[in-house]
Amino acid sequence: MKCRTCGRPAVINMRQHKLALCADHYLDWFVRQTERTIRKYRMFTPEERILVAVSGGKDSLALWDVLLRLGYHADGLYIDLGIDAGLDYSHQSRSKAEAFAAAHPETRLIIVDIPATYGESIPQVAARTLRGRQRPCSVCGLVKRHEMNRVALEEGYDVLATGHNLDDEVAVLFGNTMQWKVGYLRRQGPVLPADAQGLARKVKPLCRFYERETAAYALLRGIDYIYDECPFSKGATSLRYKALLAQMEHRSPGAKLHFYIHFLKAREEGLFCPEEQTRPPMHPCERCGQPTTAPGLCAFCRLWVRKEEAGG
Ligand code: Q46
Ligand code: ZN
Ligand code: ZN
Repeated sequence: MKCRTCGRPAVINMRQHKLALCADHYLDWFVRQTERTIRKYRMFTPEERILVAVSGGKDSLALWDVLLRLGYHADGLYIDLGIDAGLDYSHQSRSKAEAFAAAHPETRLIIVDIPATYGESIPQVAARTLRGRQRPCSVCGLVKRHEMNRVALEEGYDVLATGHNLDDEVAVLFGNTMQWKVGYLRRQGPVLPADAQGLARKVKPLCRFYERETAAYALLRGIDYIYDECPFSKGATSLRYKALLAQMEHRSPGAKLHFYIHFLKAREEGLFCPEEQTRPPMHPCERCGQPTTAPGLCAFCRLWVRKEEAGG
């Protein structure tokens, strides 16, 4: 297989694009495609300040790297969840994010240490609030969303960028479609606009890349990232969906990309009625000020109030 641009041996063949490229031309292609996605969905401008949520994995570090190469003002945010579960996961992933930041002195890495700040790790909060009924992911997602939004607003960033790739987006889309979760479907997309009531704009500049494409970018750029997934991701429904979607992709290259893009198009054409007509009114949380539908405290603050009431 030869590079379509220069004829040298290709390192990657993207069947869905009928495109094989050598390392140099693949890296160029990846950067150009990211810029196209940023422009197409009007994610941000060169003047805006971007906060990249970095987990230490390939996608978020690849995103941070590509935004810096494109000349954007992009800083990183790492949230230390205190997840170790015998695998030292948080410690290792944090050290990958720190090493990347140390090699890019023009940027800044903000670290929020959940156990140090709130007195409990994610597995501990989950054990106390869910009483072992479920995996800690619902609590983890809630804490991450709250903290990302808090830091973006407090530190004056215009936009929060996450490294979700196409495989992630399609698995979520598939799950939401299977259960017709209209509220989630309405909000799923490359851009979630800022909310006047205190939610930062969220963007996903890698949403059109397959997972193997972001992995190839990270490898070819020599980015040192954590290979292991969070130990709590094992057995997640989204992984089953990913396996199913991989079978479809194998038979029809491009199936995932088409599913996602046609969904976005249908949504744009009015598949769902506008959110303003259906979303319940939001109020600022009495404690942290972030918008919430419940009167009083938001779900994040309720997590800790229960701990304080119990004298923790
Ligand atoms: S980090 Fe958190 Fe994920 Fe781990 S505990 Fe679940 S949600 S699996 S992206
Ligand atoms: Zn080439
Ligand atoms: Zn709150």
